[in-house]
Amino acid sequence: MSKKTAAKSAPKKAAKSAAKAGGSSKSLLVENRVFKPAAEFAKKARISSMAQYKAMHAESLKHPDKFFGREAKELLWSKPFKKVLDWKCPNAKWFTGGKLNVSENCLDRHLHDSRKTKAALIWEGEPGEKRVLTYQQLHREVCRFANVLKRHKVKKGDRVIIYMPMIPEAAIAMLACTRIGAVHSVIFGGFSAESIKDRVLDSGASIIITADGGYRRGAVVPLKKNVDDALKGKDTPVKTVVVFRRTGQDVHIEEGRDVWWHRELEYVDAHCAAVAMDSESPLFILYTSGSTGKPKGILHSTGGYLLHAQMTSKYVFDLRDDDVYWCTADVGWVTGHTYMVYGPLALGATSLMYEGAPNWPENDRFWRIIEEYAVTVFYTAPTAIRAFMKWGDNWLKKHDLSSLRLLGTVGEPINPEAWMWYHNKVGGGRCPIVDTWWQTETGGHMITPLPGAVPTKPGTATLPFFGVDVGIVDDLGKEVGANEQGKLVIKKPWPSMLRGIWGDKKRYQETYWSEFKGWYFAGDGARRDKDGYIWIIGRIDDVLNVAGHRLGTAEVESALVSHPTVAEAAVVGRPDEMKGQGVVCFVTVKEGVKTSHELASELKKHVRNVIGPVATPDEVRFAAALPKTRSGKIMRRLLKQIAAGELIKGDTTTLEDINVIAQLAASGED
Ligand code: 7RM
Repeated sequence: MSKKTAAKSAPKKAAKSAAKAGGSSKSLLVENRVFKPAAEFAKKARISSMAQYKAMHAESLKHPDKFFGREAKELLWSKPFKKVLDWKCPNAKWFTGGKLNVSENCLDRHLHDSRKTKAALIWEGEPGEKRVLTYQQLHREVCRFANVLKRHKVKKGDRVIIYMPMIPEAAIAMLACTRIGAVHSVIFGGFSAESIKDRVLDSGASIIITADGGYRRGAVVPLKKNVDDALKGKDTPVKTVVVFRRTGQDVHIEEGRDVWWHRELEYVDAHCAAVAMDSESPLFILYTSGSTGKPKGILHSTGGYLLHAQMTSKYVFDLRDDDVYWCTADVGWVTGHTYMVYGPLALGATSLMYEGAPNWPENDRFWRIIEEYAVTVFYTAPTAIRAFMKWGDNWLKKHDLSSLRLLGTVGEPINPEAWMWYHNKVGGGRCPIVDTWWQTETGGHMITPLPGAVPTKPGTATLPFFGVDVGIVDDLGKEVGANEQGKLVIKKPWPSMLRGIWGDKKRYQETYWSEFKGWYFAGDGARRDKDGYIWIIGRIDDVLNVAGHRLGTAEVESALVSHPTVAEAAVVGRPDEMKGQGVVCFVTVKEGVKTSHELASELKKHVRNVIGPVATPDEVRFAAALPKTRSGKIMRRLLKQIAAGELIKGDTTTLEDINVIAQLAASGED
């Protein structure tokens, strides 16, 4: 039977109805159907029934030592571990006594059989270049670059910043760090010089790996220039900058500091032993937004992280040797770390990497890629799916997508319309969808269906993964009832949990482990339906989720007040059909400053320069004063309503006297 005519998984009887969502005019599809895993999919899947999932999940919670001890045997250990878990809240140690190396697990161990000549990475540049690196070739490049790092005195435990476009060298640099036990910190290419500077200083990195530029939507992103600006005139720990030549544009080379990647390779050979690392040694730091102005350096460690990355790639994506797997996330986000690089490579799979934008040169670039490489497993974000929906079905119709067998989403709640569109139009009605809830802090999937076992419902991430003990609780820590909203907590340590915030023990303890004693507080709200399925509502702290990117309101506020005209600023999210949330800034200016449309644009540009394009405000509104409670707290709830157009409408760049409304709304608040 051809894939196109494969049985549809959806039952025939559809119960669809349109309903109004919470007072807004946007109609929301209420989708009540349950999508059972197609028999054909389940037959081959590693976990193929609900009973099997339930038994394994129960075992993973009741006997974690046995469960994870067994799973961890699938990694390559240079020294076996003595103990599975050592837990003293908030500090977890997994697989103590064990030693292993991540690059050895992702590369060397696949060189002994036919995987040696298998594609590890398939890459396409935005302008259209193509490269394939077999496991053998990737291994060689990683060893060579690890030797370059050693040449520049990078040692075990040293921090290495990677600020690269989406090119194989980004993965090569990461794996090279892991080979010698250096700790990488990848910075998303969309972040600005200022953001690089903060991360360099916080991490104390001695070296930056970058490129002259990268391609994005037909333009060149000036990566090297941003690095130069970040290091300008400052006391910086950075001694070396390695520059990969990608775009070929002119860049400044600082004598004594900057070296070219290709020149460096001339000095090294291709032999580099993998250093056996303690299971708990730091693997990488990844900065993410929290509810204060300063991003947090989330620290992950070696054994537990790699196990979870491999295990979820195996059970959730059900990856096998003949898959062509494509995760569209940038390597600068945790999704790019775990599900473009470490998970699939640990498993010996083929991972596709694309450098550029989905709408370059035209809106069908992703479908073109799926058709050309016969992609089988596709993992993307709801915000991208909504953009594809808007661009229209005709772009898909031009391409044969019948190679696809499994779809995934991550980054934000997926609305049922987008889920149905993804299912029908991209998946041809035959592919299961795994809606995976997780965070930078969790390292990998936490709540997700297993595609051969768990029936799905549009809009829910369904059930917890192995080892994950989810609670949905009220402020006192009591489980809420069915369909009631509560705070999402994780009640037990899991292998890939963060090990800390770089350099800030106190913040680690306070942010994640203080709301409820002994439990991890995720910062998300959620509810559980009568079937036990978990519906994520979204962040309940001062963190926005703009097009799947985490952004702290305090970060944007601190960027705004760094502008000479700004006295005070408050930033809130407002619902946005495409991006999930948009960024709205309320600004009071200093005495004597005149507000204008020009100043509003100037402030938007300023935020963009300080943080990066991801943080560009959708709207800047000037206010005579910000609404505050008697104790001086900004009333965000009120500003959110105003931003959503629920309270005041009108010209956004004229001075609004929000305080008038605030006074009305303030009665009773403090
Ligand atoms: C992987 C990643 C984490 C935040 C998290 C949630 C939201 C992520 C989903 C989701 C609903 C999902 N890391 N989130 N996945 N919400 N359903 N499947 O996104 O650290 O950048 O963001 O993203 O609010 O707390 S992240």
